[in-house]
Amino acid sequence: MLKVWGRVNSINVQKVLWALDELKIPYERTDAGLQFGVVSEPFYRRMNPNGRVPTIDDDGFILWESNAIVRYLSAKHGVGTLWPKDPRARADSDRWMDWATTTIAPPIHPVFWGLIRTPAGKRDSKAIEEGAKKLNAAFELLEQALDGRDYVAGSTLTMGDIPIGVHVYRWNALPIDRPSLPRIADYYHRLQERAPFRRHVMLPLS
Ligand SMILES: N[C@@H](CCC(=O)N[C@@H](CS)C(=O)NCC(=O)O)C(=O)O
Repeated sequence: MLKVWGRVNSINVQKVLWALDELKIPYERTDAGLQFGVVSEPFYRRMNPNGRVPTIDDDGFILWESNAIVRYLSAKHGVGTLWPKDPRARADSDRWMDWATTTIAPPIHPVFWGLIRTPAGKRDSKAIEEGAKKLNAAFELLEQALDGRDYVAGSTLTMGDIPIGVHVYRWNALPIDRPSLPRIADYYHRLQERAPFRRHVMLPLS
């Protein structure tokens, strides 16, 4: 059975668990990262010299980097669903995966760590404020991109929605001011209708 290493409150692990659930792939998961340790153990470093979560072992094939894992699982099990058959639709979907990593993840990091994982007296409010501002600006761009489409690459859920969707949840769950963005609000409602999204992504922030 496919094995996953990673704690469930990690946004990058959540992408993989959400994809596995959408694709109905059975798996075994082992807690790893932060308080669970594991990532510095020699056996783990042999699999993943980067020492982060998630990592998967699919019948001896070891893979780390969450977006690469989502692409691999989608290509193997989700042709025509998470993995669009048409190369242009696939590139569109793929683009949003990269965009989430390069444009959403950097500003959300100081906001999430500052507000959720740092005691009130030790927060860097300037970094939180600047992160929130950049984050809101990035979501304004997504709002425009969702004009006329239900999901980031068209009318159905694809792998591109996975890195975007996990960040849409965090952005909505963080105690920050957000602009009113109606297309993203509708998109977020559509994602919430999916049991795999509710199960693996909509967890209390910790
Ligand atoms: N680009 C990597 C980032 C992996 C990463 O930074 N994971 C975080 C959790 S979201 C981590 O391992 N943090 C250290 C830890 O949990 O011990 C990916 O997408 O898989």
